[in-house]
Amino acid sequence: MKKVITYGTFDLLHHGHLNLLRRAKALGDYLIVCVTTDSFDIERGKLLVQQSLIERIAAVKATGIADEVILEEYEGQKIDDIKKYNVDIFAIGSDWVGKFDYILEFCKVVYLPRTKDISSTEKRNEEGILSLGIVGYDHSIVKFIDESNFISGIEITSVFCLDSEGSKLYNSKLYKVYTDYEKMLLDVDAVYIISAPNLRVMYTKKAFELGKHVLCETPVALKTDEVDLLNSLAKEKKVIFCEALKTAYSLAFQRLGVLLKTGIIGNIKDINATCTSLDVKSSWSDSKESGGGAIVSWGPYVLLPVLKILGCQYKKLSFVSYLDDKTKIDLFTNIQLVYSNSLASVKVGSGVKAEGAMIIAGTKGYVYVPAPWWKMDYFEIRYEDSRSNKKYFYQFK
Ligand code: C2G
Repeated sequence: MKKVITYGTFDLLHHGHLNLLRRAKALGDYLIVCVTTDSFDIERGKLLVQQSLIERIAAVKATGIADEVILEEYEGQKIDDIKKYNVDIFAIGSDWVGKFDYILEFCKVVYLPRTKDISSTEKRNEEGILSLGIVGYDHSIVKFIDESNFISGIEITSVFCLDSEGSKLYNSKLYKVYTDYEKMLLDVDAVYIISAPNLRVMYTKKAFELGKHVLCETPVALKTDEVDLLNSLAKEKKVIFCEALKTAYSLAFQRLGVLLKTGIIGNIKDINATCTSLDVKSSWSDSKESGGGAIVSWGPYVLLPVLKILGCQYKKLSFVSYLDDKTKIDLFTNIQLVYSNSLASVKVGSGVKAEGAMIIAGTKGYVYVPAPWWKMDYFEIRYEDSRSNKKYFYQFK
């Protein structure tokens, strides 16, 4: 009996996948289809798979072509599978030509013709592409633009920018650059606001009024009542309002929160975290009125673990800042929070560099997150008896 094996994600199974499966089956007598797990897809950079693993397996089974369905969970598994299942032929679409020649040492490798004009990406985008506008300019926008290329279903089309350095960059990317915000809003479905902090509320409100979704840099506002206003406006207009506080969405941060709830380090007694940068300055970063300074730049990040883990019911809050002589903005600030059963001491710096680690102290042990903790992909749970220490790794997508 000739055994054939093939691999894939098979998201939103389409006729391209069906052709591949039929052709693979025709190469032998028994077809094993290996479906990639969600975590392996993330590891290999496939971030936008729409269906769950269970749904994808069910779809492959429903074709009736596969004799056996197994899971692909790790890099290098193909060789293990070929040996384990005594496979004669490894088959894969022609988009992979050459990539699997290393398998020739173990079995025959066949690259099957890829079906043209159909892909999971196209199917995912059937509902249309979301057109996104950028509002304002900060040097960090370069990262946002690069990262947006990994996201299918979204296209940056337009920009509202009054900054000459920013306009130069945006023009070089061939975006439509507007100097009239409302006109730009009419051209997009959603905006990403990266303007000076003091202008964010105004831009967000205008976007909501025209029914546009908003992803806004953090902090979204400089006053509490403004945040409440924006939240209720978003609800009323039925639009999405999201704060671009990336750490909050990172897998490691979320897993750490859950682990702490299980009591892995006992009762939490202290959180110590620092965020600093020597960033190239933005045009607004030297002005107090525009929202310059260390607290505005880093406050939301450094307070995130404190408020998430210890809650918002602190008894005392105090700040000690070192101010710039000329601009009077804070270059370095130490924030202390006192809770009924715990403490937090966090520091922020702009134009000052310090060790950016985070330590969470508990009654049984402590958490150590190395710098830069706000981009955490790894943390350690440490105990007095170091043999019990544990290391946790995740990918920062
Ligand atoms: N395919 C095809 N024609 C298409 C689309 C996909 O022939 N129009 C093939 C691919 O070449 C692949 C299989 O269908 O052989 C599954 O495709 P995907 O779900 O996109 O999976 P892929 O990322 O190619 O995974 O390590 C290799 C991977 O496991 C293959």
